[in-house]
Amino acid sequence: MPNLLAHNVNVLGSVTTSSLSAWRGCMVVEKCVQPELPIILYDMEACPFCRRVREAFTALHLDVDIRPCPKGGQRFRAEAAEIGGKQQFPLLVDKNTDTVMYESSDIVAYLFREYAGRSVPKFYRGKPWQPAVGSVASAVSALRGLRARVSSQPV
Ligand SMILES: N[C@@H](CCC(=O)N[C@@H](CS)C(=O)NCC(=O)O)C(=O)O
Repeated sequence: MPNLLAHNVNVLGSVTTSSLSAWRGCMVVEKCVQPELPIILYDMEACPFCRRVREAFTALHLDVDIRPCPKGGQRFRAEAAEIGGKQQFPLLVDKNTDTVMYESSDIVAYLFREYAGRSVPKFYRGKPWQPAVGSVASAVSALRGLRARVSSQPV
């Protein structure tokens, strides 16, 4: 029973998070041809800027290799800093075009330009209030994915 309650609270939190994000990333806007090499995104789950980029990937129906970089994470953080020069997320690496890029707005614009040949649709353009609302959205999801937690490796 406690598990069922926890599950329902999680679902409610998730629905609230999606509602605060205006349900962006639910629908495909443009179906692109997949690039030859997978695009890599160094990402923090609870970061509102990273969320914008993930929404764009979904809207473009683009495959992406997401490399989680939570605070305290030891798996990909050093790799990201080595490639980009600092630990800031999102960080996009696209070997198809030799692109290494920070800044969520630049990344979203790049993805739509490079893979859909168009500007960013109005719905996916950055709004001044998005970081604040996005932070609330992450808080509603209990900031899951912000910090690394001990896990066991799959066998
Ligand atoms: N202006 C940047 C802001 C990115 C940003 O502030 N990211 C934060 C996470 S929300 C970050 O990388 N913090 C460093 C860290 O957590 O180690 C963008 O739009 O991409």
